[in-house]
Amino acid sequence: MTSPIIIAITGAAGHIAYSLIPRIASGALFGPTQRVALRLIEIEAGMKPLQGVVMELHDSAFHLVESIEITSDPHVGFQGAHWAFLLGSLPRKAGMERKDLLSINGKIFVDQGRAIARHAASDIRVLVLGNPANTNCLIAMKNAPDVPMDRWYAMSRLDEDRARSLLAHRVHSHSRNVTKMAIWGNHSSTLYPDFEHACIDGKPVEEVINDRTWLENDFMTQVQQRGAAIIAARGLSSALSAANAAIETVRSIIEVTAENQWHSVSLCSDGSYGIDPGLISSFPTRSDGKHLSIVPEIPLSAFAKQKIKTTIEELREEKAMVTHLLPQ
Ligand code: NAX
Repeated sequence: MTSPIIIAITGAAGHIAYSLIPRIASGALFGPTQRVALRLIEIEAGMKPLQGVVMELHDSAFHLVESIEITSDPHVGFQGAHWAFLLGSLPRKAGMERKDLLSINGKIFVDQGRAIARHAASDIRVLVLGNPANTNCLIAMKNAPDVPMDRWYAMSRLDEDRARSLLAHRVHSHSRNVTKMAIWGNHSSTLYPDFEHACIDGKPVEEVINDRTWLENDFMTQVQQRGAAIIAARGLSSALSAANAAIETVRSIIEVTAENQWHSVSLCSDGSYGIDPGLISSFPTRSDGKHLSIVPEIPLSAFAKQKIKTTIEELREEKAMVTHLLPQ
């Protein structure tokens, strides 16, 4: 057995963490033999429920869990961490727009970015879920200038998986048969689910679903609004599916991407496709198991370019609202 991977999770007493932690502990992320050391980070108000989570983790006697530490101090929590999952923030409630969250949540990510830069392992990689995830990731990244920009990710895989599932349902196929379903831009209601390059059973979506009107309207709207639909039904935002998407995001980064496949990850733009360098935007990506790259030279239609322009404009607006949190 190799030495344990140290995993820091903020918002560890929250709903997503409750689904995420047992899956990490049981090997769904790093495999059935890789030991993990868990650093669970909460605010003071979350420490009591977090103690309950820890009791349950002990009661589960996970054989891969080497140690569990809890703390409300990010400087302790990120110590030596190889992976950080940043979940901790105020979740979006019914009627609340992502932009309302910016001012509340942005400051959390300044402190966490600084703590990661000071204390994490030299190979730290960070996945941000806490909304607005792309801009929070940008804030944390900018406050950790010593951590290379290619180590910062925000989650858009849940949007990809929602889109794959919707397409599969429409033609009575299975989501595992839906490939190359890219999400572009922001994890928000402006995201662009690129059905023009996705395939079902290896055939272009538009060949299988001969209904462009549905794809441009109902399909896109359902993907964009799925988070709100879950909140309306559950009274809480997505947790089980978000935890699953977090696992799948990391696996898509550390494992070699299958032939004829790509996955959606929000990462720091290098200017590809005209998207402002430095913005954290979702792109179709592929991994060689070590490096994650933006899939190059995808021909984009005028329709796609327009949709991407809209979502990138939102990312620019969000960035403009938090410039005071972004050291130059
Ligand atoms: P919960 O409210 O259940 O849990 C959040 C936890 O974070 C709470 O226990 C809170 O005490 C803790 N927290 C707050 N500030 C903290 C800080 N500074 N340090 C450490 N912990 C802190 O929310 P949950 O349902 O778990 O969602 C977590 C975040 O994920 C939310 O921002 C939510 O909007 C976001 N989501 C992101 C998704 C994505 O695809 N990127 C999808 C699901 C989800 O909506």
